Amino acid sequence: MLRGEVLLNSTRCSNPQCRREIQALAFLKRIHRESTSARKELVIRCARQRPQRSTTPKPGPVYVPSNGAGGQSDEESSFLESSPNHRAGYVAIVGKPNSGKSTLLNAILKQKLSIVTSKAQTTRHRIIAVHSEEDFQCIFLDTPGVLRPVNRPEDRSKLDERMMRSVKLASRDADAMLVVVDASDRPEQTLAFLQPIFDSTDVPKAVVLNKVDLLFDKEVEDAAQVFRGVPSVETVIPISAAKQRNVTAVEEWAVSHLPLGPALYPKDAVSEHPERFFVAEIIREKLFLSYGQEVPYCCSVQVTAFVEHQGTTRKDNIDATIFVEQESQKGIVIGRGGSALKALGTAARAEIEHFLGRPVYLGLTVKVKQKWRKSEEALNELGY
Ligand SMILES: Nc1nc2c(ncn2[C@@H]2O[C@H](COP(=O)(O)OP(=O)(O)OP(=O)(O)O)[C@@H](O)[C@H]2O)c(=O)[nH]1
Ligand SMILES: [Mg+2]
Repeated sequence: MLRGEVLLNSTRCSNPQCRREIQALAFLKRIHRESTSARKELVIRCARQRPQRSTTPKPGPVYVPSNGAGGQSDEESSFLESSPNHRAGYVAIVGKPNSGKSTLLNAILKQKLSIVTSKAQTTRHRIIAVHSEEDFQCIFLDTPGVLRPVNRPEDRSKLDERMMRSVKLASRDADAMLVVVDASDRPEQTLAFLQPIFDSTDVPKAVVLNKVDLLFDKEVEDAAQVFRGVPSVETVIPISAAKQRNVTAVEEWAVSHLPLGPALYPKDAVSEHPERFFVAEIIREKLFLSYGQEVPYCCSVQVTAFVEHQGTTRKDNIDATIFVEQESQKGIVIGRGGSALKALGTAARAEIEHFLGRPVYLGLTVKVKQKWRKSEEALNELGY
């Protein structure tokens, strides 16, 4: 057996050759105690091969190496061993929708884990991404964009409420916080909007002034000055996540704020979410990219079957259902003669294969789940 799955609600890796125990179990459980979706499938994939320190982008999303050739033995494999100077902890990435939080996460990881689109409110879950080097383990929590407060609670869907709750949880559990700001927005307005976050906790905060590639230096400096004036902001780091500019400075700031301690996850884990979570996210990203303004927001994706055929020449079988809220939306997603759904499937399959590093069959079905965004029960079922 070349790969192992570590379930958080047990204390041992299910790989029979792997006798490593999970430390800090209680802490990890606390992080997830209010996350229904995470509770359902708390899986850490651990592989034997430790990723090499690299300054160049990895060729594809190396989530779980598919074979252990050249890897270390389980005994050598890094999990909980660490030097007294080892740092480990949680860093929340928060900010307004569309500010570039997920792009920043992917830039730090040097692989695409979190989906990115030009539409606001792309991220709906708290995405847990584990970034490890020999001397640290930084667990980033990418979050949904912070929404404007509403006067009447009925103006906000249950989905919005859950998204905002995941921002709150991430902020509460973090050792440090990266507040990502779109530098091309008016800084005073952004500051007013984000003030509750700056005031919310005494967790150390850095403002990451993103998208500086769109501005002149003088404009960047003026914006930075506004955020330097906030008492709870420790530093302002101008970057371009999309162009990989100054991203290392963000990583260094985050790592310097982690507490001393052993790794909380296997060193070669990339995320705690199972592969099927990322498969659903990739399909959702393609929905955002393929359809007009409203449709993607009415869609939720659930992977209903995931059959692996490892060690054979057969492709993996993945079935997923796209839930919409009304019959008319179903027609739009499917398109004339199924053409729109076919194009969506082709785009999603290509990226899923890139992500998993193996070929797959992808079957897509579209179903109506009336007003799922407003129903607690439907949101539970859909993993929010
Ligand atoms: N020009 C430029 N665009 C960027 C940069 N970083 C991100 N973007 C773009 O900004 C858009 C939003 O990026 P995301 O990473 O999805 O933003 P987000 O904050 O995660 O958005 P939500 O998940 O909706 O809250 C995408 O079109 C990105 O390509 C940057 O440094 N420069
Ligand atoms: Mg995002």
